[in-house]
Amino acid sequence: MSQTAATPDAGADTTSPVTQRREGAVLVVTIDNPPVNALGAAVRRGLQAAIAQAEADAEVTLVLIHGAGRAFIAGADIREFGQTPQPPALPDVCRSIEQCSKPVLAAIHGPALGGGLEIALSAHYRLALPGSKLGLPEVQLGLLPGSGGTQRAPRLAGVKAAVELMLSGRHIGAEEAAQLGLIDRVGAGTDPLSAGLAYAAELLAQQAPVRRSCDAPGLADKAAAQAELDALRADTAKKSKGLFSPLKIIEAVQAALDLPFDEGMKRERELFWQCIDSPQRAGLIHAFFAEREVLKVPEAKAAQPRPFATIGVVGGGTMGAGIAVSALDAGFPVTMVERDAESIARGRANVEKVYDGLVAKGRMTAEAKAAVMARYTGSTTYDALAQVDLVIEAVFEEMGVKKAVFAELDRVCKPGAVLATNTSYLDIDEIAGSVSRPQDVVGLHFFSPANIMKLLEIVVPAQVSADVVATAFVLAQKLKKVPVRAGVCDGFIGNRILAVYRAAADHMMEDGASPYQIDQALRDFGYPMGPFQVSDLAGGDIGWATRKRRAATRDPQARYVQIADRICERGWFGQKTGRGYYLYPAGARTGEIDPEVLAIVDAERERAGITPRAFSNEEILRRYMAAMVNEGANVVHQGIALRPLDVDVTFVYGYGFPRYRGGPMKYADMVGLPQILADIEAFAKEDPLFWKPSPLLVELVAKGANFASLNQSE
Ligand code: 3H9
Repeated sequence: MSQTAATPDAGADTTSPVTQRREGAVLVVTIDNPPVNALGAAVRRGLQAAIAQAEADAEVTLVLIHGAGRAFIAGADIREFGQTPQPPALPDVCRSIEQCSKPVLAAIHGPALGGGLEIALSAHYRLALPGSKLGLPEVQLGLLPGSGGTQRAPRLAGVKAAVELMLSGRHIGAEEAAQLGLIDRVGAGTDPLSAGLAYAAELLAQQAPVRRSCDAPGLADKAAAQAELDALRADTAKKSKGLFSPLKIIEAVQAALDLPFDEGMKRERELFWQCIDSPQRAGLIHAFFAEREVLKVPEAKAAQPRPFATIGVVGGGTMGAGIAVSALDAGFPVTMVERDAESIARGRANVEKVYDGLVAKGRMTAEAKAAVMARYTGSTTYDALAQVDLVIEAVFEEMGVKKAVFAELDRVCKPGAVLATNTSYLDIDEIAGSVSRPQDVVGLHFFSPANIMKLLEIVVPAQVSADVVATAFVLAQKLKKVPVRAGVCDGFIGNRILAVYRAAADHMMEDGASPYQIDQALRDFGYPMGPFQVSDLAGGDIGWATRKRRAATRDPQARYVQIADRICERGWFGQKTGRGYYLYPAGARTGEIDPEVLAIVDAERERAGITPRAFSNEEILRRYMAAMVNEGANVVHQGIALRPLDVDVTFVYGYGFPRYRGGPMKYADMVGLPQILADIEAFAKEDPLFWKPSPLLVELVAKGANFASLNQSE
């Protein structure tokens, strides 16, 4: 290929994020729309103009599309969903690329996701560099691939592979994409432009023809394709757990089988709009942005994190071991300290048990386990922590015990070491105040099992320095956790709100709803388990200990339901004891209804002088959510959570709140805050002490505002 000097296109829109220039016979089209080249309206316009230019310029014989920066294209601009659509629509842009009379080559590096991959699939040739991430993740946003992905991917890769990609939303690498037939070649190096130009030269030399994905033969064997789709449909109906878009994806692929390409595209568009209009789309897109916004905390902006390479864990119980596994999995050397030889042996065994489970399931080799365990050191002396950069204490939940540990850490740890406590309720200001370096003390509240659960509450005591908080956020990212900043109070964000809606559930149980009905109502809402099942899983003894601790400070006027205490007094702590609210015969994980529990509930109603009444599942949900949202509003009002979205992320990642509903505060916005407030005011007529409308909720309703108005970060 003869290379002429780059010639910017005369009359080109210099403000466009899409630029074109000629390199010999190749029209190089560069998308430069940081951070991830999302396909906003200006990019769509730019791409369409580029194709028109290619058609108009007789000197151009091939078009090369690539992305500047770190991505090819991360997909449609998610911020545009829910707003008035701006032309040109993405499917039309894709269609002009595919219909171009000159070969179009897409050179992919980094993410090529959703609409980004759909642009590439509309091109005639595709190359991807190592490190590319290709995928159709729309399902995670409550959508389906709406720019031909459901029509072109099955034609290129076959029904099974294409649908599996769309239903899982997973990202695949260049090699796998080549195996599936989604790309033609895995390029070399890291520069998509030079790899693309080299491939373009080859294509030109071969006089490679225009080759449209809409004509690809992947669906030629109609019967086989239909059989694959039927199997996937049956599986999806079982597994989609109330999600709307998975079955719509199947429907769209059915259209690819049944209809000519253009008709299939129309059907895909209709189904896409159904997804856009669904409340699940709003909830899932809220969750997408919220889990990124939680990282934007004042301390991370104000300070540089401290460097850290080694981690200490004090305590080898379930929590300590889970934290150690999490740190080992992230590649850190971990030193665990326990009080004596027996305890540290148990701590080590708790850690090993996790890896043994993986080895038994064939998910880890014995060698890999040995390599991870080589980074683990157990010790019975605090001096072993003298050189670690960050220590996490996970000992018994009692202030005296915690302070004794911190006194030791204060004695042995090097200056500048971060000292973290995993307490879930205790006053971290008091712990920090007990050492000579309160600026180094922070809360890291992991959720059990700590190596699995994604949520990490980063609790910020009054005296902590900003760089320690920033360090905690970096740690969270290295451990692949979703961090949420929380202020100090009893229970921080999550457990504080939990205590309130759990109490609302207990009130309903005493007033006439069975624990089984309440659990069912919450499962119908989208929770994987109801609150009483969760209690059985976690162990009723934990909540019992907390209730005893709080007994002295409880308002004697406040309603207190004793059913849980009656159950615990019998030693029924849930799954681990074979019975709790449910019966678990012979180690069963799914509980059965227990008539004796119902008898206890009846007896307690009688003792409290309550005549039971019927509850509809709808009323159960309204009360449960009103309690959750009201306390969520209090938590935001008091600055314990920075914004409503921090409450949402806490509940989606730590408490099983259905992600497709976005979180409790997003749910409240969707229901409408006046409705939530009206419910609380109605419930307050029976129990004004429990149902006190949050001042923030009252204020927002008075202003006609919603929680979303408080989510904008400055
Ligand atoms: C679609 O394509 C529909 C079509 O089928 C049909 C249309 C008709 N839009 O995650 P990061 C922002 S649906 C707007 O922190 P990473 C993100 O918010 C789309 N913004 O970086 C963040 O902003 P900020 C299908 C987006 O390196 C910044 O970019 N595509 C978009 O960890 C950096 O993001 C997807 O679902 C977007 N599409 O991960 C892909 N993507 O800095 C969604 C990102 O202000 N994106 N932003 O907080 C991702 O999975 C990851 O962002 C990615 C990079 C892997 C690309």
